[in-house]
Amino acid sequence: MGPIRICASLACADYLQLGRDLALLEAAGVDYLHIDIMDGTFVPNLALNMDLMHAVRSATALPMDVHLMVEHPETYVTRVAEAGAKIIVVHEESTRHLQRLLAQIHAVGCAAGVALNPHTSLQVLDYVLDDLDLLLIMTVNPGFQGQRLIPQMLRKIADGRRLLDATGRDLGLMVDGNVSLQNAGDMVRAGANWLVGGTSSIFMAGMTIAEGVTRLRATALACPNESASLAR
Ligand code: S6P
Ligand code: MG
Repeated sequence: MGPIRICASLACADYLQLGRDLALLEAAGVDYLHIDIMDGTFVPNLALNMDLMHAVRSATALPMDVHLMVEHPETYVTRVAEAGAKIIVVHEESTRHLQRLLAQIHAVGCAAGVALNPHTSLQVLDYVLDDLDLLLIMTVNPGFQGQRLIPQMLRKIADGRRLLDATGRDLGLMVDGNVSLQNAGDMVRAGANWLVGGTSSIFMAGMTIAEGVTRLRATALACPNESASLAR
């Protein structure tokens, strides 16, 4: 398993104080800004976009991982790359041509990730593992912040980690959704190493961004990966 990466979900920042929050996230040492792009169709909500990414890029050097929750994701890849994405993550459920889409992402110079909704089996990845840099296991149904972890996703994380490790490549496993200070340890023990922090950690009410990032990272680093010993 690779190093722990802390990704701050920018949709959970204070929109009225976005410049301030970006500076605080950078000072707190987050590894990535997680950019949720929603189209109101693939998920019943709207979120960030490429114009915002351009603005963010002018304010910080932090790399951006982009989580596309949209229909027809292939129509966005080039513009998302031009807006500064380092990693583009697409939902398996959003395309009929996943392998082609992953190749398209690589062709624009980005790392490629696949996100799976909670109900989607890991088996859909069997023949695209060579095209993959990152697996995103949604630990809630995508579309909204502030939801509760779906408990059986811990077993899916462990299964996903075994699948990735079997490739012999150093592939990241990202978790997104209620990655709280309470749940993060279990997620890392199961095999996650890219943690998306939102309202239940980095942007938690009553805590500063610096405290949230420090506590999330400390929680993750204190937990050894135990995926090999987790029973199915
Ligand atoms: C929503 C989106 C996520 C959320 C994040 C919120 O589906 O993809 O990135 O912004 O999960 O975090 P939290 O701690 O409120 O669940
Ligand atoms: Mg997300």
